[in-house]
Amino acid sequence: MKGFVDETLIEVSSGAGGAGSVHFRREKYIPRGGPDGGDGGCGGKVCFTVKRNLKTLSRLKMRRIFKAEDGKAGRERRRHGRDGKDVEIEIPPGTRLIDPDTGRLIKDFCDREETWTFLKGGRGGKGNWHFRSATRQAPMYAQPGKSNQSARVLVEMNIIADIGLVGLPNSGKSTLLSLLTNAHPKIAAYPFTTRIPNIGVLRRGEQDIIIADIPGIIEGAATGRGLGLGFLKHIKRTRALLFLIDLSDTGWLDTKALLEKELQDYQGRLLGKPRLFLGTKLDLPDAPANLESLQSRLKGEEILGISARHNIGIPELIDKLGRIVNL
Ligand SMILES: Nc1nc2c(ncn2[C@@H]2O[C@H](COP(=O)(O)OP(=O)(O)OP(=O)(O)O)[C@@H](O)[C@H]2O)c(=O)[nH]1
Ligand SMILES: [Mg+2]
Repeated sequence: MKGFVDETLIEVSSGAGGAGSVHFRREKYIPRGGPDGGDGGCGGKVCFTVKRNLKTLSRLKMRRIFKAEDGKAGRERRRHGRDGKDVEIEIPPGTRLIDPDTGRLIKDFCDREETWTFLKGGRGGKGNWHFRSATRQAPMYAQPGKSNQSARVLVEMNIIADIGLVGLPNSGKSTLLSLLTNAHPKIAAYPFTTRIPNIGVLRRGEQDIIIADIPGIIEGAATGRGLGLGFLKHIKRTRALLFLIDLSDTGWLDTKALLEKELQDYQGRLLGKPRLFLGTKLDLPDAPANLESLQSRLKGEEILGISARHNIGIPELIDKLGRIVNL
């Protein structure tokens, strides 16, 4: 399994070259001027540029057809036609381009920022000025521009979440994801509502923060209880984890130890990631008092109280997430 895969099919075409011009000089006292038709401009090319701040293909999906501009035709007095504008398609690191008809890999980009030309623009045609000779002083011929190229491309990438949400069933993970991001996970007042991981994108100005919501973890999950822990692989490569503790739940005090134990049993390295504790459902009775005791018990841990239902603590949380991702 590849994790979360984002893919989209796009159509791209470069620009055709502009035609060379057939033109003769016209001046007041020269009745039949020589040829002076200029060359056509080059068609624009299609290139892909890796941008490290992009995390998904969502921006590509808004526009599926990318066409570079054609070169303009040449003009009188040997003037060149203007070159067509290139199309530059911005993609996240780790993107692959695939031929949708054959499945062949066209290009595999790594993390380095680079620009790669996929389709060249058509060359502009030469104007009739080039074709004059002693025997042919008035060529009625100019080259046409070269035609353009087009292709369909499957663009594909594995999404790597920046932040993983970890918590017991019913702790409010999916509610938080749907508040922070564009995702619409299923939310309900029973455990294991989330059966497969969900992913959402939090747009924070120019920055995209990817958040992964996974099924709830219970005691013994590392040994296969509940939904097991197989889904934890989706948060292996995240930069940070948010531990959600339901402050209205009677077992809130033991939650931290339970979550840590299960993560430890799955892969100790998960506990070495930067993390932030969230006391959730702060709007419910007793929750504010429970938050205070949690804060005094877990000295040295950062604990933020939130209510996804009443938007309490959410702006601070978004700020913190931005900082964590920029570390
Ligand atoms: N009062 C209150 N209820 C909340 C809040 N956030 C979530 N809930 C409720 O808590 C219940 C569980 O929420 P979910 O978001 O589905 O919890 P989850 O952690 O994704 O649960 P699983 O997918 O089962 O692991 C739902 O009934 C939510 O409406 C909150 O801030 N305040
Ligand atoms: Mg859920």
